[in-house]
Amino acid sequence: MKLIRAFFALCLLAPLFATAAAVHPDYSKILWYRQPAQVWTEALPVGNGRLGAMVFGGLAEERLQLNEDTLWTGQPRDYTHEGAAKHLPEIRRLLTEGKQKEAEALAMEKFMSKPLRQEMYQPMADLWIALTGHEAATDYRRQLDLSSAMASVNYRVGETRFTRTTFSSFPDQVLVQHIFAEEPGKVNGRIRLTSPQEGFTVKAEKNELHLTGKVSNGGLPFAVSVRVIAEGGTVEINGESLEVSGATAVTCIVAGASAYKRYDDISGDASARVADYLKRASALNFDELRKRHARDHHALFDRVRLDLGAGGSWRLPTDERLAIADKSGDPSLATLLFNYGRYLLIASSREGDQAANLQGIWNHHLVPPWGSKYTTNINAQMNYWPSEVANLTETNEALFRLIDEVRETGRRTAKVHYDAPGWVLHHNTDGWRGTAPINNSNHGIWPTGGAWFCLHLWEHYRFSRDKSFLAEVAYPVMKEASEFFVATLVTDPKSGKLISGPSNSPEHGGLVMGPTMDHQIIRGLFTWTAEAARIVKKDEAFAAKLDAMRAQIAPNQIGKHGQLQEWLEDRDDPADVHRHVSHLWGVFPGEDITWKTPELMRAARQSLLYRGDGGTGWSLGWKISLWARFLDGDHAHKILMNQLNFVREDPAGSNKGPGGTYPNLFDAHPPFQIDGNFAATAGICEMLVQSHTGDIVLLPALPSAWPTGAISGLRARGGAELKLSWEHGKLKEVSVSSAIGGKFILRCGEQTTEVLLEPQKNAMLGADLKPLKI
Ligand code: FUC
Repeated sequence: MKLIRAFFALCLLAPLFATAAAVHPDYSKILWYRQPAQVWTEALPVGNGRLGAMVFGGLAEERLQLNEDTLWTGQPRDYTHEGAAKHLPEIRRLLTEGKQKEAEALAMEKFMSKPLRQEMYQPMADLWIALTGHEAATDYRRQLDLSSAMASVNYRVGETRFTRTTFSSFPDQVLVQHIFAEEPGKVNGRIRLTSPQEGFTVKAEKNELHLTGKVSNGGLPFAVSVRVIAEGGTVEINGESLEVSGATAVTCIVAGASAYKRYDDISGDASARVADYLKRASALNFDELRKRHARDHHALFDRVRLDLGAGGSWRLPTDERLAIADKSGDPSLATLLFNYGRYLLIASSREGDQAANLQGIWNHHLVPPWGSKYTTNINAQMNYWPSEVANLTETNEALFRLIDEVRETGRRTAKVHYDAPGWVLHHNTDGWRGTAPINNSNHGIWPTGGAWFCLHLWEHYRFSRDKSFLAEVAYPVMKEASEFFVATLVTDPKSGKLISGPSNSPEHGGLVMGPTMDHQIIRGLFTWTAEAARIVKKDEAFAAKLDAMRAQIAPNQIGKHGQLQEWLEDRDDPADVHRHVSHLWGVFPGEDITWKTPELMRAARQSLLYRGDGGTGWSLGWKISLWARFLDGDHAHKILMNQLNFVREDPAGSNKGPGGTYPNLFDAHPPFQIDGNFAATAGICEMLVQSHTGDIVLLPALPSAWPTGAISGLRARGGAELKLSWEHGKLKEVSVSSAIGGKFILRCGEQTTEVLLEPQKNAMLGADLKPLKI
């Protein structure tokens, strides 16, 4: 046993002693630092989708800041505003007459959610571990290994080397911290649990601490327990904490849960759930827990491998790499960011849990920025951009359940606010699945959040070709979303076209009729729904109606500055660098505009040039994919480098400044918001492979900064999986495989080829896309 553990400790230490002759650590999969985290955005995240921790790696005291993804302020509730629909015609009339302020004032009074604001995602607890004498440590290193999903610290105190390893296990639903001393009996210290929620209580029992509490605002009950297992020493109760003496190794198993069962049911027994998790996990020893966790994580994480080459400052700690002004010579930092996005998606979104919110699952604020909710006019969708292409389709389960739930609550909002059938989601939702327009009428009334969510269902079908998913899960949701717009689109008196409204171009320009983004999304929704109806052989007449209405929706328009118009009227300001690029939705993630319509594509590109190369974290992340769709790899790379702009958390809480990346590689809006991390991963995929126009395009936007590289495991629509490599900026070889088989058209530059695959088979092709002789 001890031998196994010593070996394990050695594995963890390997990167420390890595020299040319020894193990070569892969710094595109490891974040590491020479010092403990001082602030939250230096701490390292672990998570099993539901239970997360930020690991500070402190010496005087370790802090694990704990989250559980069902902890929200408030209670189940209905957010609709009785009588709202009555005012809709008047709001529309005022807008059509150009009386925007009057329309906004009326909508503010009569049309908004009740209450006006949604609830907030909450922190749960903190686990504190003070190990005696460790403040005098030397030779310190802290790291997060993305491939094994383990955070660790190691250091010496005197002659003894200590290793602390932390992970959050999906198979066993607990968080584990293991403390190991290389000399017997050297682990001594004190373990406590606290919570930022008011009025919690802690009870110590044998070798366990049990914290129970209620979310201060709203009263959702929750519980957290830790069991402390010491090898070779003792654990004793000291008030509300546990004292460990003379141990060689200590394993802390942490379980947490709330009473939340569903958005409309909080009748669960948090303490019973915690006791059950703890009991089951405690039947396993540390090595078993670790192995089960690693096996689970590797099965997802290892599917994709990216190599963009190494160079520059790759040997430096992550924060020092990030601090270098020109990072273009360190391509494995981009690879690290790519891998981190995949890691974070696995850690924040797994089967059965809550979809990743604005901060994934990691939040230490009682009043988090934007409530750490789900903002559905870009941010929540962005979180899932990498899920299909970067081969993590399972992470969608939590999103798809969320979509199903907002469809339930959104039916009522459709009825009460629009007197319409179907369902509607505006620009935010929360733990209670609010769908009515919130905050302010100048940006909260935006009816296309749910329609955009439908793209995720449709994409899942396109990537998997899973017809039963389409028939049973996706189509009914898409059909109902379409029904809402069939009933609510109105005829523009000026152009005679169908337009949406009241709405807004997300958070820009106030309440209007007919913003371009709405029309792109609704045209998309009608297209996918009609196509899906034909595939599942249902509702022929409805599909025909959608086709007919789609042709009547106001088209994309090119304005006087050569730009794609953001609104019905030609009123874009070329000097405007607003973070939202909503009218470019049709380029990415939509497909309303492609190079098949070159004038519109050029106008969209012009709009993006006007918006500039800056922005918040997520805005930058979006621009990477947009430049990739414009087939400009160098511009996409430039934006990616802008996203790697080093941002330090301001301890005073100021959030001013440009977007970028924190020392722990979390996306900086600022403040921290996780969407930019996912957008960066998706953007890199989009630079290397695109498949939205029917064929699979290889290296469509390869930047000159990555002349040589390889990627395997990327997925393309139609059910293909790809492995490709390139050299001197040119494709070297590609292998395409498919679990379901089919006909795939591959394109690279001027070359095109057609590949016919039997299920489970693959084809290898050379640089010219001709089959390779093997
Ligand atoms: C939208 C964006 C903000 C921020 C917030 C969570 O309101 O405009 O920049 O990302 O969502």
